[in-house]
Amino acid sequence: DEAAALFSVIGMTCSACAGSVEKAIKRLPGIRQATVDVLNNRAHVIFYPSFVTEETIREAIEDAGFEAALLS
Ligand code: 9UX
Repeated sequence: DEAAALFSVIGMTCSACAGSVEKAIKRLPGIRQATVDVLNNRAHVIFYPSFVTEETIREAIEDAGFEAALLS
């Protein structure tokens, strides 16, 4: 079954930043959908918990160069 997670993403200053965050998330296994909102510093992710965890997604955002925290 799928799950949803909302992250705050700090450090995105343009839409290309949002694009690289989205790409970094979608590169992971088990991602159904990733939507990045640069204006509100949020990333909304729908994923399959048997393949990927919130923490792995958070780390992928951090590895892309942004500060990420799980909100819900
Ligand atoms: Mo453009 Mo966004 O270099 O940091 S990708 S500002």
